[in-house]
Amino acid sequence: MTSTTRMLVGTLALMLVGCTGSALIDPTSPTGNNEQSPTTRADAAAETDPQMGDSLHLEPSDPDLVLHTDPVDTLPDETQGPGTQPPVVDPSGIEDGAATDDVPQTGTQFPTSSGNEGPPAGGPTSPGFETPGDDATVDPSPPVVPPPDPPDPTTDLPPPPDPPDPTTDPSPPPAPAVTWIDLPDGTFSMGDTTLASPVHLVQLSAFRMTGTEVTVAQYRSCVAAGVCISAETCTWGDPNQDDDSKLDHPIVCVSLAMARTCCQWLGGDLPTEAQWEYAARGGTDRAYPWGNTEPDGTLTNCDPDLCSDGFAETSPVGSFPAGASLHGLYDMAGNVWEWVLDCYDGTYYATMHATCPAGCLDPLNLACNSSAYRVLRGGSWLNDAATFLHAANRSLAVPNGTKKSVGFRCAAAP
Ligand SMILES: [Ca+2]
Ligand SMILES: [Ca+2]
Repeated sequence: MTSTTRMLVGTLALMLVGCTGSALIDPTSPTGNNEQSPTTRADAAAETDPQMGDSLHLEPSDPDLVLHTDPVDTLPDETQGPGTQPPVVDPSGIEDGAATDDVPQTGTQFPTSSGNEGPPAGGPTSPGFETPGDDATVDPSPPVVPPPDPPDPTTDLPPPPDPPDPTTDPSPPPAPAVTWIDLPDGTFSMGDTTLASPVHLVQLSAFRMTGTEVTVAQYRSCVAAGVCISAETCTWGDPNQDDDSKLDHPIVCVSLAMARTCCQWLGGDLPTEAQWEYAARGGTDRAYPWGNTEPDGTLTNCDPDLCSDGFAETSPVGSFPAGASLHGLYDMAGNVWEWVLDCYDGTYYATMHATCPAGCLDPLNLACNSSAYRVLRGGSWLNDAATFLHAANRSLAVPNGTKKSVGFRCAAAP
């Protein structure tokens, strides 16, 4: 080897060392290392994602209403005298209310989502990794396609629950049609000189009202729909409405809130006290829905001492067409007491009389706390005195009281 040849060999060796050394450093990485942690962002997301699907709780539509929280029902019921008598304890027996804490809770628990994952380990290769002079003999690196993300058990939701099986799941009872009766607007004299005084004028806008008390079948449909809660236990008395032979009887054993929930499901709410009395009297001053004759077994279902009606307890709604109101409402006297919206206030009539001599428009008294007495109307199958069935008579009950003689009907806008 000549000296010239040895110089050429040395120069080539130095060039190869320099090129190889520069190609081992990735200029795109500040640390010279392209590895990323794929779990960093996912872990952060898992820490910050809120838990979803907390159990939902049914609540009464009126936030002031309390379901079955009073330990004792102090409802005076049928022993309560007419008018503004103070409440007394029902001597027929008081049972503690059944708690409604077992209301089924709904809602779906979802697994915590961890959010988006970071890119997979091993990012794209560094560009420009070529040996000078090799472009004619060495193929460039093929494009690198990132592999698809593997399944992530923390973000994949479980499959939805199976739909109801119509061959094995019991079908809810069909909802019987609700008959609504239209009531025109008008002014009438509310109250009675001896039972509920003073008599005072009231003006009412047009409204409609269910022609009958809400039935067992209608209420069961509301329960089957997941809206209403069961009316199987009473704070007083055995409802005895749990057999299919009483589907057309009025539902009983319902609190004020339970009644309101059902009425709202049917498209209305409970009537106001003024609406109820206006409908019962047909806008006139008659004492009973049918007129002024005393109650008997052809007109209404009440206690056998007063009515020989053939029913020991409740009767199918609409069983006494001769006792219907002027507008065709059934059982506005007797069968079961009916909840109305108003708070019970013995001075309310006097206040209205003084405030609106020409008649307050659509009065509604909600000035009471959540456990204060509410008004009941119409009397029941337990009553043996005509005054209980008088259309102006006012009785009262604690709102969470559930009794075997108390039901409801609904009202709604026309
Ligand atoms: Ca009877
Ligand atoms: Ca009734």
